[in-house]
Amino acid sequence: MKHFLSFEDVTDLSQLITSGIVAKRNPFGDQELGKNKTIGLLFFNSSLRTRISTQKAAQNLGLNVITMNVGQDGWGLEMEEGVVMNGDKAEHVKEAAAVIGSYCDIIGIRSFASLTDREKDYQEIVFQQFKKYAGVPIVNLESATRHPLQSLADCITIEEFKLKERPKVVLTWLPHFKPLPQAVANSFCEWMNHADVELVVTHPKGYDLSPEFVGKGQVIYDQNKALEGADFVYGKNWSSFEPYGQVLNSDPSWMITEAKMALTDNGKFMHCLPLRRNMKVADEVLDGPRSLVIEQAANREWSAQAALREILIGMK
Ligand code: AN0
Ligand code: CP
Repeated sequence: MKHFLSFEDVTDLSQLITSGIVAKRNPFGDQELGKNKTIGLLFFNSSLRTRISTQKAAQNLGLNVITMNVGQDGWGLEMEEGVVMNGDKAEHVKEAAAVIGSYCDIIGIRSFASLTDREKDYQEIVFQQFKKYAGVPIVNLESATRHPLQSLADCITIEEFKLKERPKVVLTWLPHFKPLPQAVANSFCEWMNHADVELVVTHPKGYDLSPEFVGKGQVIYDQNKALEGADFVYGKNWSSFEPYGQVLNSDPSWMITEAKMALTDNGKFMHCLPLRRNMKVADEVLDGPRSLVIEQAANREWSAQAALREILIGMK
C-alpha cells in the first residue's frame, strides 16, 4: 500500500515535482482517478492551508471529501495498546481507525508534536496506529516530526523560481516566544537533502535539529554569514530538540529584515505560514518583491494533488 508519510514514500522526487506543475497547468486532467472514492481529512489541530488545499486537490481529482476536526468533535482517542481506559479517552484508535477506514479509501491526518515527550513524538505513534489499523493509505497533513506536503510545495516553488542550476537554500531559525514543533524544519531539510541545492541551516546555539534530518546540510551559527549569497531564505521558528520543546532564546536580531535579505544574492524569502509579522519577519520583506509566501501556499494545492494522484494510481 502506498502511504505518503515522509520522503521515504517518494519514488522519484523530480517526477513528483513535475506532476505538481502539470496539475497546476491542467487541474482537472485526472478527474476520473478519484471518481466514487472518498478521502477523510482528520484534524487533531488547527489548519488553514493544509485543510483547504488538500480538499481542493482531492476535488480536482474527483474524490469525495469528508473533513473532521477529530481533536475537537470526535471522542478522545486512546493511542496506547493494552491500557485500562479509565481516563478521559472514550475510544481506542484500534476501533476508530478501522471504522474510518471502512468509510474512506484514503485518510489524511494532522497531529502535531506534544513537545513534552520527545521519544513518543519521534515514534509518530498516531500515524503508526492509523497505518496499522485503518487498512487504507495514510497521508501526513503534518505529524509530530514531518510536514511532507509542505516540503513538496517548497520543492515545487524552488523549482519554479530558481535562477541557477544548484541554488543556495538557507533554512533560518526565526524568533518566537512560544514553543513550536520541529516538523516543518525537519521535513524541509529531509527533502532538500534529496534536491539539487546547497543546503545551509542557521540557528542560535542550542537549536540544533536532529542530525538524521539535517543530513548533508551545513550548519552555520552566524546568521549573517549563512545568508551570504543565498538564493532562497526559508524562515521557520522551532523549539529546541535538546532539551526538548523549549524556548531557549527569542533574540529579535534573528528576525528577517530587508537589511538581512541584502546579504543574499537577490534572494527570495519563503515561509510555510502562518507567521507573526514583525516578530519573525518584517513587513518590508513580506510586502516586498522578495516574498514568495503566497506563491508557496498556493503550491500546496499542487503538492497535495501530486501526492494524492500517486496514491490513487497505486490503488488501480
Ligand atoms: C505549526 C508548526 O510550526 O508546526 C504549523 C505550521 C504549518 N505552526 C504553528 O503552530 C504556529
Ligand atoms: N503551512 C501550513 O501547513 O498551514 P496550515 O497550518 O494553515 O495548514
